[in-house]
Amino acid sequence: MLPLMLGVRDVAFPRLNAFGYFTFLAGGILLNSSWFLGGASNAGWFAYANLTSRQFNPGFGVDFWILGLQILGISSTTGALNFFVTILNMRAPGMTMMRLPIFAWMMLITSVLILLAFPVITIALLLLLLDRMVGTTFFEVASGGMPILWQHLFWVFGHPEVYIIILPGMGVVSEVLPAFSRKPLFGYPIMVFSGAAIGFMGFTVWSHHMFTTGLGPIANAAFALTTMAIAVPTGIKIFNWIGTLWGGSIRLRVPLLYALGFISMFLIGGFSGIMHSAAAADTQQHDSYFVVAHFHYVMIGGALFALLSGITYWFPKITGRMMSDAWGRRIFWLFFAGFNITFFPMHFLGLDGMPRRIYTYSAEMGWQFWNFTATIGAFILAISLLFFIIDLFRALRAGAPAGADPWDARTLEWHTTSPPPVHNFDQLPVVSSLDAFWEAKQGAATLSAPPEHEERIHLPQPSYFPALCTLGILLGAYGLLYSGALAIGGLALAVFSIYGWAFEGVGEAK
Ligand SMILES: [Cu+2]
Repeated sequence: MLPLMLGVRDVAFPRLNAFGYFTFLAGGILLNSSWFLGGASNAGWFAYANLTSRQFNPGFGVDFWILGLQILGISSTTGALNFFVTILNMRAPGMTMMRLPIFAWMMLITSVLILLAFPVITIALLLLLLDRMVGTTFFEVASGGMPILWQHLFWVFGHPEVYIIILPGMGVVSEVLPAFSRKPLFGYPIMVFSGAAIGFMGFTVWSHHMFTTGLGPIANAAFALTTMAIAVPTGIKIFNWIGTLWGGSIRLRVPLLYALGFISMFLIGGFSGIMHSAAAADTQQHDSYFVVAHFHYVMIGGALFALLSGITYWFPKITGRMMSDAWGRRIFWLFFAGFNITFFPMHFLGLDGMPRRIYTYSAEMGWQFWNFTATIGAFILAISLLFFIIDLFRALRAGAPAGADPWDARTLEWHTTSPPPVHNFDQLPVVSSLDAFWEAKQGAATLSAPPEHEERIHLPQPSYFPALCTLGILLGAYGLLYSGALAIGGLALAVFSIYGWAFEGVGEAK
């Protein structure tokens, strides 16, 4: 979506984009192949030391996890670099930074977070790999290592990662609300700066995941305060979303329903997050189902609602076809109900003392009723998502033709046909204000270029080298586990591909 919204033909580095896609696929393949190759990682998604040490976790499961995450990290890093350069350098003529679509702003901030946070997890994973493969002792207590070091490194990455997930969602919702309220985004500059503030402050709060590890009252108080403070820019965003709706000519279509679901559910997740920020209260809530409830109100109530809002919003642009409005509403309400029936009871269970990460409990604990309720909710949630996928494929085959601008929206992607041609725009738009496309539709502005802006359409030739380089990395990773010769062969293929890539001409596709 980014090049379309910026009014340009492609991202800054199309081949790096291909490489990012292929490494994402390769990391996923490596990670998931471990199920069939002797067992997947069993140390949790957080992989706390010493659950991951060779002594307590023999076999290749954790190694697959480490190598898979490293390859996915390459994908995220190249993607972030690409978006960063694209947004800074590849904008339509006249699109100054304060005329950027708000989604592009949130992606820019997300890219910076990825570029700053991923190196930390890369180093942590490398240290862990050395512990397991070479016998170093970074996280081994018996030899003077520090398991708590892993927690610090993991959460210095892990908390910014929360905002890496949620900021793009905030960007999507900030596009959907104005489109369906038929009003400009309320307080656009404040939305930009509160997004940047969230991104910056996201690096100052990581130890709120470690309140019960014995850091001491001063560190706990400091991280409690920074965590409470990050609610301020988030609250500003919520008020501005309400301000966008306020007095608007609201059309309650499916993308807006998911966006409203995002605001209300993310608000609940935010509130329980603030409850955790009080270190003393967190001591009670830590490792209980209350945290599980909070986490899902942020990740499903936030990220997944926003993702579904974005899918239903941009589906007509991507495919040229409309999704069903009637079915979309039913599926939304099923999803909304299933989500709340599943996860809201977990607040009660957690405050009632149910610990997380247990698979059973004794009957006298009295946790059956809410657990059973949550189970019913989980089935409703799964069925709603199944319906969503079925409706997606139905619309793909038989949806009504969408036309270029079915929502009467505000940003440049709706200026071109649905689906867009390979080169995005026959003639690149020229922008003179924040909502230039909207104003052009009202006859208050023009998007057409003066003749000197017209250029021939330049697109690079496709290349095999990004995929070949990824293959080398994937074989090299398997080689690290199974065969030295394969590791060297994979590395050689990756290096060869990088050179081939560097010296291959760009050429002209058309
Ligand atoms: Cu956090």
